[in-house]
Order: sequence, then C-alpha cells, then structure tokens
Amino acid sequence: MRALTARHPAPAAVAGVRETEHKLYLLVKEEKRYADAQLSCQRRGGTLSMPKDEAANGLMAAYIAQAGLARVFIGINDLEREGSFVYSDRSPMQTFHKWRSGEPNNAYDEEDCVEMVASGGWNDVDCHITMHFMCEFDKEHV
Ligand code: GN1
Ligand code: CA
Ligand code: CA
Repeated sequence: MRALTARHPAPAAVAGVRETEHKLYLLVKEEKRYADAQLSCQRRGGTLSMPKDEAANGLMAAYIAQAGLARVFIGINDLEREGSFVYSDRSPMQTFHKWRSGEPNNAYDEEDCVEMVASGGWNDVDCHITMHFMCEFDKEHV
C-alpha cells in the first residue's frame, strides 16, 4: 500500500486521526457515494475501514461519535453476490459482525453497502447515497 505523502496528503476535511499499533484511521468529512469513497481511500494508499473485531469496531465507533457524526460508510459490501458480505480487501466476513437489529435487510432490494452508526452498529444502505466515510491505512506502509 502507498503511504500518505506530500503528493498524496490526508484529505483536507479529515477529523483528526486514530491509530493502533498496526493501523491509522482517518474520518473524511466529504460526502461521497461508496465507490467514490473507496477510490478516495485507495488514492491515499488505504481502503475503507474494515472492522474485523470488537477492538477495531469500538475504536471506529468512538471516532465517529467524537466527530459528532451520525453515520459513515465503512468497507463492507455485498455488491458481488446478494447476502455474501465481504470486506473492501475482498476477504469474506467471518463470524464477527455488528449488524443492528433487523439488518442487513437489503431494503428496496437495493442495499449493498454498509454504514456504521455512532453507536458502532452496522446497517446495509444504498451504495449511491452520499455520506462521510472512514479510511484505514496499514502502518507498515506509511
Ligand atoms: C432506513 O428510512 P427507511 O426505513 O426507508 C435505512 C435502511 C434501514 C432502515 C431500518 C438510507 O430505511 O437501510 O434498513 O432504515 N435506509 C437508509 O429501519 O438509511
Ligand atoms: Ca444487499
Ligand atoms: Ca438496511
């Protein structure tokens, strides 16, 4: 993965940064649809954030809440096959999840992307709505 550099800076509308031993998280306060949000993260050497365990999910939720946001796109979708959710690195979802009650419901047969709300819960939503989003970067490559 490419690093954040002078040529590929963190976006202007970033609400701080969060870090763990291995990753950096950036909340981007630009409203984009899912595909454009993913491209924006990739251009900076990262990907939409992938909550793969309780620790990552909790950190992401706290970051969203502290930024005063209600919801952001995260790196989970079932675009390729309805009901088969994968992370934005294409790895399949394992047993860990934080679906809100009643989700994923694929409402109107049209929800293949995933938002995290400030409490940390997940909801599938239409990929074409626009909202803020969270990127993650591997530290080894930054
Ligand atoms: C929202 O507002 P409504 O009911 O049409 C949400 C769905 C959720 C649903 C849960 C764009 O749909 O993804 O499943 O609430 N859609 C959006 O009640 O947020
Ligand atoms: Ca779906
Ligand atoms: Ca839904």
